[in-house]
Amino acid sequence: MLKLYDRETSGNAYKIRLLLSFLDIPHERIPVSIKDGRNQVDDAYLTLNPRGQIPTIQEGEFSLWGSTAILCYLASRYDKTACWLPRDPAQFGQVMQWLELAQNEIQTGLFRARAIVHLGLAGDLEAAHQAARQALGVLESRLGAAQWLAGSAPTIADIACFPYVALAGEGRVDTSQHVGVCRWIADFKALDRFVGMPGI
Ligand SMILES: N[C@@H](CCC(=O)N[C@@H](CS)C(=O)NCC(=O)O)C(=O)O
Repeated sequence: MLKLYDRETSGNAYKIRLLLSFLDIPHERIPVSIKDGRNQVDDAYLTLNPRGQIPTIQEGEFSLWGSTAILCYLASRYDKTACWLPRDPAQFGQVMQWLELAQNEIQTGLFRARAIVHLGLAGDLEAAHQAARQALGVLESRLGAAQWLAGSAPTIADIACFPYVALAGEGRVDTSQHVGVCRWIADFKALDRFVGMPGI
């Protein structure tokens, strides 16, 4: 069975839990504890993921780290309808575009602000807030006029961007001015087989 190295409070691992639920993929969750901002992992884990981070997945001899890579792999392998990762070149490219935002301004902004305020990690809160505002502005430029980030149905682009936007308040980031973003959060939560996490 597919194993997910995971923690309940991790938004990056939550992205994988969301797709596993949407695709109804049987899996086992293996909790990884954290101390002073670092995962408590052994050498065996570092052979699976030399960064020592979560999420990581393992399926028999195969393992993969990084939420973006894992979302792409699971959607390619298990979503026979290709809804979550469209094969059409233009739509595929648009999905990749939003995955890029998820790993850049969302990570350096919304993720980092929450890590500082909510999880007590060190960092520059003002810089994180500035990147978070940029991320929200970019998201609003799309979501003010369209229901989903890429094409006309939800994709892994929405999954990748959703967690840290929905958790923005935990980093003292206000999303209320971004009407399209707030509507999108509500639509995402209303999806069939949606699962929450603490704070969402
Ligand atoms: N770019 C990576 C980021 C992963 C990440 O930041 N993981 C955090 C939890 S959300 C973590 O493992 N932090 C503890 C550590 O780095 O030891 C991804 O998208 O998977």
